[in-house]
Amino acid sequence: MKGNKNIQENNRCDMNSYGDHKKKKSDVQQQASKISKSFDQASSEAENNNANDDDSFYDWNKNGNLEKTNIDRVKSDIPQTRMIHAQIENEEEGEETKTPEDEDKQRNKMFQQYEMRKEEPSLVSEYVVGSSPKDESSSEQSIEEKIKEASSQHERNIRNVNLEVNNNQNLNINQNIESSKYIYSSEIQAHIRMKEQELKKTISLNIIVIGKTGIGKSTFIEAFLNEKFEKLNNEIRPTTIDIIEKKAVRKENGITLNLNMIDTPGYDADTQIAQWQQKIIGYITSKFEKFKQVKKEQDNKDASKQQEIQDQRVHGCLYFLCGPRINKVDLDNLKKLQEYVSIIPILARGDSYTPEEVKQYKKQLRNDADQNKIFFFDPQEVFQDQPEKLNKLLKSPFGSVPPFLIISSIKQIQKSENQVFYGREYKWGICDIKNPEHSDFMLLYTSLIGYFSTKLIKLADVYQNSYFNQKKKQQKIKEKENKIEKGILFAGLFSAAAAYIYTKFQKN
Ligand SMILES: Nc1nc2c(ncn2[C@@H]2O[C@H](COP(=O)(O)OP(=O)(O)OP(=O)(O)O)[C@@H](O)[C@H]2O)c(=O)[nH]1
Ligand SMILES: [Mg+2]
Repeated sequence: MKGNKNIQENNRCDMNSYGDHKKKKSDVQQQASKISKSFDQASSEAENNNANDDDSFYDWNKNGNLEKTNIDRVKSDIPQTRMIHAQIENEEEGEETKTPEDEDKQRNKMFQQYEMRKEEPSLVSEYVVGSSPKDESSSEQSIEEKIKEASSQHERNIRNVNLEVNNNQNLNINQNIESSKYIYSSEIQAHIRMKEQELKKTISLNIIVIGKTGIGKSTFIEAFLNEKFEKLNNEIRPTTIDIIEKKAVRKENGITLNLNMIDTPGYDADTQIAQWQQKIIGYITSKFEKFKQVKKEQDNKDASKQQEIQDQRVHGCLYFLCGPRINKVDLDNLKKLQEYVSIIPILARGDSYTPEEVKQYKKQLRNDADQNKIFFFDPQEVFQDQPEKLNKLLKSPFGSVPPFLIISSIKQIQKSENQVFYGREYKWGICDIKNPEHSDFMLLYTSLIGYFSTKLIKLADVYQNSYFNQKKKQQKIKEKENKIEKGILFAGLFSAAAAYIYTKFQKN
């Protein structure tokens, strides 16, 4: 009971800060247009304002179930309970009220357990490559054996794949960045290599991030791109008022991935949704137009003079949703967007929910989409011939993905001199947003840049073709309408002239 109360209080806090954020957005927009004040100033002015969250939820029938695979893991299978939820669960089991000292002790204990777990490289890589810690085939293996097996597999992959990587020096800005512990398991590296060979070019992956205001899009992008957990000055973020591209290059062992995350302004109750949709869709289609034009120019050149085209089309959309259901505006947005881009749903602000709520909401979001004929990107397409791989690689302790459960933060938490991460602190614990036991953040990362990337890029061709076919059809319809209009005009003129001649003739 007390646990639930804590969560509700947390949610209330959350909604207040979300309300503040919405208010800040309108204040900032007004002030920006009137007196061009800086965003920081404007946000601080708006800091004490409150506004209500006025989401309306969509009405639906409670039948049908989209979940095709059941890869939920029972709680007992999880080697260490998630720290972020540990306190809540204890409290739900009726533990005594704790003093601040007790809470500190518990927090430190949880931190120690977590740190110990982080030190075990094989366990981290198990999560990244998706094999269960209780996987039957590997349960007998020692940690050393697992590492040995992973590195020999890695070497085999490297030997098998002969890469031609285009080392574009201009893009090579992050060359010296040490990659995070969670990033680039051997399997993912090999996967990207194979993708590069398949595509015969450096991978460009452009992902647009969409959702209502204050849901955490910009924070997510910063955390997603910043592998070094750098201290950022803008922990209190201004609202986003335009579409902004944020780029990073992932480069490891000669592999180049140009990652472009596209931040967008969120919508709120005051937004003209039609205009907002037009802006987002206009951005996506302008990239199709540009790509087509550049490709045409290249095709007209001699083969020897042709250059590789940098693909700037939007390959995927991370659509940020919150539980428990998809609201009307999001449903409408999703219906329109799915005509232009592959959509991967995100259950955002994951720290607002209990583990049970997370699983339930994920299911509900999928059902709502299904009922409303919204088709999310389906990972089964990636692993068509190997369904067992899908279950193995996309395993989350928080129920099937997508939707991916995401907690975002750019608050740097310094545990020791060498240990730093982006996280959120609560009175019951600390959350490391990239810890696979706290959210699906890293599972999303590895899925996006690894498993899903080629499929997303290929699907962009399908969406592009469909866009141009649709455009052609509309042009034809317009031409027909023009012809009919001209015909009517001509017929009108003709009958007017005939009537005139007839009356003249009658008079004479
Ligand atoms: N509790 C919690 N707060 C979050 C989370 N993600 C972001 N926030 C906070 O929510 C506030 C708004 O975050 P932003 O990233 O600016 O939200 P946004 O979606 O970009 O908002 P707009 O730019 O207005 O569309 C900030 O104070 C963040 O620190 C999260 O996962 N959990
Ligand atoms: Mg933003």
